[in-house]
Formats: sequence, C-alpha cells, structure tokens
Amino acid sequence: MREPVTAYIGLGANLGEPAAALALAVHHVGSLPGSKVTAQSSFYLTAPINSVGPDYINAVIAVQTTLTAPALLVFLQGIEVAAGRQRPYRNAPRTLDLDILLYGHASLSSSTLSVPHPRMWQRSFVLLPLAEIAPALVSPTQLRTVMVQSITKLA
Ligand code: A4P
Ligand code: MG
Repeated sequence: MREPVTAYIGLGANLGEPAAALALAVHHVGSLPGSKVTAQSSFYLTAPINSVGPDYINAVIAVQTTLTAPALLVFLQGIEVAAGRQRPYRNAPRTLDLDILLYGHASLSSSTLSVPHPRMWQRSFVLLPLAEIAPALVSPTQLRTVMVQSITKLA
C-alpha cells in the first residue's frame, strides 16, 4: 500500500452554477479511491486572468491520497467531464476546472502533467486560497506579487 501524499488542488468555474459545481467537486474528490479532503479554502470571486466571460469562483483544497499524481489527474478529468466541461479553445470559460497545484514535494514534468502547476505562483486566485489553508506554503512576497489581481473572499 502506498504512503498517502498531501496534494493541493485548485478549483475554478465561471459557467453554469460555479459555486454548486465546486461544492460537488469537493465531494467527488473526497470520494476518490484512497483519498480524503483534509482542508478546504473559502470560495473567492475572481476576475478572469487571460480568459474571458463572467467572473470565476475559485478555491483550493488539500487532499490526502494514495493515488499517484497521474492517476489523480485522470480522476479529476473525469469529474470535470461529469460537470459538463468542454474545451473549445485555450483558457475558454468553463463549468469546472481541477488543477493539481502541488503533489507532496514532487516535481513532475511530462506531456500531460506538470507539478507544481507552472502558473500557480502568478495567480491570486490560486495563492490566496492556498495561503488560507496552508500559510507555510506561500510567502508574503509571493502574495504581494499578485495583489493587483482582483479577488474577493466570499462569506
Ligand atoms: N496539465 C498539465 N499539468 C497539469 C496539472 N498540474 N493539473 C495538462 C491539471 N492539468 C495539468 O488543462 C490542459 C492540460 O493541462 C490537460 O490536458 C492536462 O494534461 P485543461 O484543464 O484542459 O485547461 P486549463 O486548466 O485551462 O489549462 P491550464 O494551462 O492549466 O490553464 P491555466 O493556466 O490554469 O488557466 N482566471 C480566473 N480568475 N480563474 C481561473 O480559474 N483559469 C485559467 C486557466 C485562466 N484564467 C483564470 C482561471
Ligand atoms: Mg485544468
């Protein structure tokens, strides 16, 4: 049996019912084999970055999992498809996006999976929710770098 690893997953949506889609996705991730959600950030309303359409709702969760990172990605993509995710073009508005931000201390780079997520450090919609549930992982300097990007914590 594999040792569990803590992975951080970024959730985002700006089509359909984003808050409901994120809440259901958290439930589905917690139901994956060998996986449990150990922390969940607030939901944040965020302006699209290099994307179009309505504002997004974003959040980050921590998951303790015995799945490998590639297996976790395949399961996350299944949850996206079940939520009606379509990919008409890069950065298109979406009903649900689930990105693996971190997978333990792993550094992975393949044609289908890069971890840490290559753009996470440039985005307030990732760093603020991540800092909320794992403050040790994000420095004040990193947070300052993305402060200009509009983001509002929802109640
Ligand atoms: N892939 C590689 N690494 C990963 C990873 N760590 N996690 C591959 C998940 N997938 C990973 O992903 C495209 C391909 O990336 C997949 O086939 C997978 O094999 P995708 O889900 O189809 O598209 P994506 O997530 O839009 O791609 P990408 O490049 O990760 O987009 P970004 O850079 O994350 O930008 N603005 C706001 N406010 N909120 C958002 O959530 N999201 C984006 C997407 C742009 N602007 C946004 C938001
Ligand atoms: Mg994605």
